[in-house]
Amino acid sequence: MTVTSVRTELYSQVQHFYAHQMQALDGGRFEDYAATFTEDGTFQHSPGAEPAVGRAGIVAELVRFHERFADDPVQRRHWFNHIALEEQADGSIRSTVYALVVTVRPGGVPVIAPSCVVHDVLEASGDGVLLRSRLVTHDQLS
Ligand code: SDN
Repeated sequence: MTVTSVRTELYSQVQHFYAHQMQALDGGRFEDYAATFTEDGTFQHSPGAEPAVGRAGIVAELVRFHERFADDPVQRRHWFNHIALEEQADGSIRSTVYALVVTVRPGGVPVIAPSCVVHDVLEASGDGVLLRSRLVTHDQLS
């Protein structure tokens, strides 16, 4: 297997982007998370659901999803690893990432689920990185 290398600067730019983006999500800052997508970006976090479209649509979907935790002092953290980047002919970047969701409640032990693969299409420029689309697949459903 031949792996085409990407510039170290691009790779670290994407890692930095993911760190801020996912800390926004886990901190409940859904507007900040949605602002990491392009204006017309799409987001599907679970198979079967309609993709959320646009930043307002992404915020609405995250608010809806998190209603289940309204009376639950849970902390969720999304851990990314094995970030594989491929530059596309149109200048976008395909990014395939492993993601584990770690859930913990006060005094409890961390539970790791679901185990996911994140399929992203990114736009990177000197100004920064934006996400055009994100599709998350769940390993237990494959
Ligand atoms: O933004 C993500 C997510 C995500 O938002 C998820 C949500 O619930 C809201 C980036 C990478 C991975 C994910 C994974 C999930 C899991 C999903 C469903 C669940 O936790 O049961």
